Amino acid sequence: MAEDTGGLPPRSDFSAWYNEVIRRAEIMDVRYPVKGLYVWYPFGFALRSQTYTLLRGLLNRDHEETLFPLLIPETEFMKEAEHIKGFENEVYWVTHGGLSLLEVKLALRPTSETAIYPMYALWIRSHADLPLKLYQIVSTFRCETKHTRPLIRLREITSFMESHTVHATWDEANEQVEYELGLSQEFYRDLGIPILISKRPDWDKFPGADFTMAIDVVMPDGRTLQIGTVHHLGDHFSRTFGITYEDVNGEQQFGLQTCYGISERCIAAIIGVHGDDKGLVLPATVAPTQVAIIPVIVGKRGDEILAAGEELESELKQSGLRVKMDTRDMRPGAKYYHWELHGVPLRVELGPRDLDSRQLVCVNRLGAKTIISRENAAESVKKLLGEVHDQILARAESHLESRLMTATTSEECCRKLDGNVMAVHWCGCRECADKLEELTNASLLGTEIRSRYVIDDEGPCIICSKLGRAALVGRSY
Ligand code: P5A
Ligand code: ZN
Repeated sequence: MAEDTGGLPPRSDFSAWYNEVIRRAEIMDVRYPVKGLYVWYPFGFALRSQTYTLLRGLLNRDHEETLFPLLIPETEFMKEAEHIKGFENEVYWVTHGGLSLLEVKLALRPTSETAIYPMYALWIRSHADLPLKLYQIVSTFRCETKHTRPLIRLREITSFMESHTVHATWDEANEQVEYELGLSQEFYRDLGIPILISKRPDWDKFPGADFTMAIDVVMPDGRTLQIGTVHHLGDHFSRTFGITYEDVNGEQQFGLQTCYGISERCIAAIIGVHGDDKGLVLPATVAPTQVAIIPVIVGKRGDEILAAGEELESELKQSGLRVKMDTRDMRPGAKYYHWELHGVPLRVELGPRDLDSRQLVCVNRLGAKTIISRENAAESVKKLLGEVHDQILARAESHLESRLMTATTSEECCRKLDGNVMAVHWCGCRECADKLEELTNASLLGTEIRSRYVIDDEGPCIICSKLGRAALVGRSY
C-alpha cells in the first residue's frame, strides 16, 4: 500500500531505493547547488557522529588525532611525480586572494600526504621519534569525473579519516598495514558489515604507493564499493620530502610510511547492506536512537502511560542506552512507520495492559516480537539489541555468500557476473587482466584475498591457463 511504504521504492531497485531512503530517512539533502556536494540533515549527522566515535575509539588505541591545513602550496603538491599524475585531474586550485593573483597557487587537499609530510620531515630526527602514527578526520576535495552520488562518490568528502604513519623499517610499516586492516575488520564487524580484503593490482594502487590493500563491500545490486584502503608507501614520499632519522648507529635513514583512509562510504555501506523495503536498518552500535518507546494510549489512562514511559525512558538512559519516547500526537501505526524508516533497532510499545502486567512488548527492526518483564528492563533490552545485531550481521554474511561465485572460463564469468562478484584464477599478467576486463566489462578487484572466499588458492589462469592465483572480479561503484 502506498501509505505503508510512503512511496519508498523496493530495495531490489537499489539505485532508486537508495536515493529515496537517503531523503526520506533524513540522511542527506541532495539539493545543494554544487555538483557532488551534499548537506547532512541532523539525523544523518547524528549517525555520522556515532559511526566516527566508534572509529576514533579504535584508532585512539595506537594513533593520535591531529589537524593539518586544508590548503597545500603547489610547490609541495608537485614534488612527488606519481602522486601528481594520480590526482592532477581532480584537484581544485585556489588562485586568488580577493582580487589579486596568488604567487603560489594553493590546492584544496584531495588527500593530505603533501600537507603532512613536509612537517613530518621537520618533526622526525631520530629513531626515538618513531613510530609516528597520526590521523585526522577532515573534508577533502576531489573533482570526480565519474557520476557523483551522496555518500558514495563526492566532490567534497566531508568525513575523510586519513591516517599517516612513519616507521624505521619496511617490515614494521608492513605490520602497520596488517594492524590497520585488522582495525578495519573490527570496525566493520561492529557495524555488522562483512568485507572483502584484497590487494589491488599494481595499475590500480594509490599513486606513490608500494602496494594498496583494499576493503570492499558488496552492495545489494552486486556491485562492490571500496570502503577503505591501506597503502604501504615504502620510502617514495620520505625520499621526496626528506623524512629521515638517525638510526642507532648514527646513520641517516629514510622513514618507511603507510597511509590509510576511510570516508563516509562506510555510512553508505551501513545503509545499503542492512536496509530493507521499509527503510534503514541501523546497527545498535551506531543508531542515533537505539530504543523508541511508543505509548499506546487507549481509553482514559493516558497520563499514567506517559508517566510510566518517562520512568522507563530515564531508567534505560541511565544504563547508557540512547532512548526516545515518541509523545507526538499521532497514531501509533504512523510512529512505528517513522521509526522503522529511520532504522531504530528496537521499539517498545507501552499500553494499559502492559502497565497492569508489568511487562513490555518489544519489536525489533527485523519484526521479531519479544515480551520482557518490566523488572530489569535495561538488561533485557541490551540483550535484545545484541541479538538483533547478530541477526543483521548473519543476514549480511549470507547475502555476501550468495553473491560470491566462481568461474573457470571467461564465458562462465560473463554469464554469472550480473549482480555477483566472481572468484577466478589469474596468472598475474597485465594482458590477461585487460582481456578479462574487456570480455566481462568488469574490473579485476584484487588478489591475495584475505576474507572468506570460495576458490582454491591456485589454479589455471582463466585466460591463458598458465598457473594462476585466486582473484576477485566485479563491477564496482
Ligand atoms: C589514504 C588516506 C588515500 O587517499 N591517503 C590518505 C590515502 N586513499 S584513497 O584510496 O584515495 O581514499 C581513501 C578512501 O576514501 C574513499 N573515497 C571516497 N569516498 C567518497 N567520495 C569520493 N570521491 C572518494 N574517493 C575516495 C574510498 O573508500 C577510499 O578507499
Ligand atoms: Zn593468464
